[in-house]
Amino acid sequence: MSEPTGLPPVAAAERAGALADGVRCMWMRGGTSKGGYFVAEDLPADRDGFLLRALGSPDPRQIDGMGGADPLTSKVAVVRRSPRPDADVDYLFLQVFVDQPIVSDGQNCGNILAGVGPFAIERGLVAAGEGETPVRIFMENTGQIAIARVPTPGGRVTYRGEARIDGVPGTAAAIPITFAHTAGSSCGALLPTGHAVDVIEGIACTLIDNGMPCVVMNAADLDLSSAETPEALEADAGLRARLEAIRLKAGPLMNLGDVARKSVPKMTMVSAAKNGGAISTRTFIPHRCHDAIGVLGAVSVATACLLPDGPAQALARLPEGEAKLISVEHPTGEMSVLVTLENGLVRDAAVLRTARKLFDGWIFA
Ligand code: NQM
Repeated sequence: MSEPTGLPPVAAAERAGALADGVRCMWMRGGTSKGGYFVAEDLPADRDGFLLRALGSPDPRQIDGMGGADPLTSKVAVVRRSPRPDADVDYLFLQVFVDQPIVSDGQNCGNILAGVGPFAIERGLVAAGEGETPVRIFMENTGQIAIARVPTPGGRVTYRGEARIDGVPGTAAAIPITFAHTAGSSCGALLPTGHAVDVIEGIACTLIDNGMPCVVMNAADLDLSSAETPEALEADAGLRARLEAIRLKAGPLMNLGDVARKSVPKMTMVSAAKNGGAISTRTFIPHRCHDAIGVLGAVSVATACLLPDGPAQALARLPEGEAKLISVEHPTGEMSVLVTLENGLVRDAAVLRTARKLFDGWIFA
């Protein structure tokens, strides 16, 4: 187990006794998600069995564990010092399914990513600089690097600040995150079928992966306005069945194989922006409807707006210039993605996130 940081020292006898079966863990909000953060070496050999018990899965209420009975609060980050010269830490994201005994590394998570920099500094994996500490994070799920700028006034992580992100009440310290080379992260190519539009089950879809595999559809083609609440969309069994039929066909076309037991691709329905943004979205991830939108999901949808063709491109209202701030509207507000183009292609994307340490201690499972 690693030494606790930022906590009063724990007496050796206490650690040897009551805490002997516990595993060091920090619970954090990362962006609009929440989950457990572990140093890789602290996890037991039966990692997945341990995590299922720790989060209380499978159970729709996760009553016997720490999970929040929602995919967005049933998440885990595993962090280690990176052996790579171009990264400070490696981050493996694990989705612990709520109602199935599945722990999946089949997707990345840009929200939980927001807590990785602060966690790495708090655990002593990265030395804090004065003022701000850039943390280079190798995202193991997709093999790409993100750079998170963590505020560290006086050489200590602070979570307090004035940044506001939609979907989270109040304000917190800003953690800007930049992604590069995310095209084809899981599918091998930005457009794995080679087309901006494929028709599946009679619906025109853009199958795209700029950090997160997504199927982008015009909401109107599914008889929706995209003003519906996530609850109303989830209650529509006919819609869910239609989306799942499209998703199961899209998976193999996107080089993801059989996606029946996978959390990708995400299913995003788009319509014209309603609040001055670039585009409006409703996203199934893939069976629950997101209250907002995933970070890398938003990067992929913003990129779909820039294609020469497709449902997003047809509806998007975009700013001029090579550096475009694309506001992706979602049920609880918007997520701004700063996309920088080079020769018409996306060179990098940046988002603003916040994170907060909720507790630091030992978890028992
Ligand atoms: O797309 C939810 C989230 C996510 C993933 C999901 C994410 C991302 O909002 O980068 O952050 O799409 O499963 O946490």
